[in-house]
Amino acid sequence: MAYDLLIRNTRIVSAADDACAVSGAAFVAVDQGAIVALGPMSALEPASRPRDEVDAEGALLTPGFIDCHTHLVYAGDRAREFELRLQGASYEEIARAGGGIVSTVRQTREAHPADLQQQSARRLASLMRHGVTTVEIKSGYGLNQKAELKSLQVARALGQRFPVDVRTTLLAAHALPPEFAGRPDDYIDEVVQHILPEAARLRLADAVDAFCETIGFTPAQTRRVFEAARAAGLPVKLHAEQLSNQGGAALAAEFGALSADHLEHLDEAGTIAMACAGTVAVMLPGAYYFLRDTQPPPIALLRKHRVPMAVATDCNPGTSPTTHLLLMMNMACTLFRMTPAEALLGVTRHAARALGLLGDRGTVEVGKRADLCLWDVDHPAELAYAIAANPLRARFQRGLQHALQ
Ligand code: DI6
Ligand code: FE
Repeated sequence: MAYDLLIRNTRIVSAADDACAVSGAAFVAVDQGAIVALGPMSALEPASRPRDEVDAEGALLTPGFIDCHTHLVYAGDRAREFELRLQGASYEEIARAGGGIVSTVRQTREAHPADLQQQSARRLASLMRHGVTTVEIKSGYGLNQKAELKSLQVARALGQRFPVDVRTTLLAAHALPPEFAGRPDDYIDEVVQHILPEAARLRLADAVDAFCETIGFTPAQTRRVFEAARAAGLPVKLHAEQLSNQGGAALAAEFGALSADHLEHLDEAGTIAMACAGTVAVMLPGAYYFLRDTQPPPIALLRKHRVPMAVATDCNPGTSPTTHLLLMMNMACTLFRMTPAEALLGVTRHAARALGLLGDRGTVEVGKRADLCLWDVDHPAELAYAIAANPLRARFQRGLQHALQ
């Protein structure tokens, strides 16, 4: 049989089983960007003729990592705000005083698209160096039609320029822009009547998200955004129960959301609603850590009701300035008490589901995309165990290996 690529002498963690079992010495065959065969080395046909061949020398093979929640397109940074918070100011206080998200909005609006792309490209390259082959990127630092569309265009352009799959999410309902101060319902009118339909018409968004929170938008306002998304044929996700319980998870479930994210203040009713709707719980330990939050998400409840848990960076300048998805796996274990196997499923199979992409990625199985990572570790638990290490040996996107700059 002739095909494009043979990876030999690897040990496969397919992520198709909950235990993240490791195979014995195995091969994976790839053709036209997809996995066409895999099995033990002893079953490799001597007559097979790959156009390219990689000897993994026993390295561990996992699905390419999927970062299913980022805000990585933004301009500037918020190091000054970090200092203020260390002096005692809370995230909510800073947001109410006109800092926080809105200060990034000012800089993102002003940035030339090429500059915005350049600043964001550095973060994307870093994610890729940590094994990411699919990344979700949200808008939400534009907060007017022009700047929201600019952000989504930059995200799409990054996906064209780099060997990584970019999925975009419109998060126009992230914060209230200053020009709408005191008029949140008017801003939601603008989102549902203009920004969202235009993003959908230009096919710039693959999903729609909102920030349902006391410093964000109410459940009633979020519902209007979701109704507009449904009318435009776009799936929804939600920043829910991060700082308080607003009933956002149940609302998201009512709309069949792909995911509800953060969830530190999730209760059992919300958990059951998510379980019934098949909504993924996205854990964002970077934001929990950086805000020095003290209430972890209810992992035991999520387990009890069998809600799939994903893990993501939440890469953003205010609450999670990181591109280290492996470190997020470590924090999901140390801070949230997830198991290393759950953390690995969280950046592979369950992250794929959180983006509606489980059909073609997220596990190492015949028929799936050949988005793959080779790691210099003995056991998959090491990926979550080491603090901010990076044992990535090779990364393949659609069967093509790219240098790890
Ligand atoms: N929750 C978060 O943690 C980020 N957005 C959100 O809705 C924070 C965004 C920021 O502070 O810039
Ligand atoms: Fe977020």
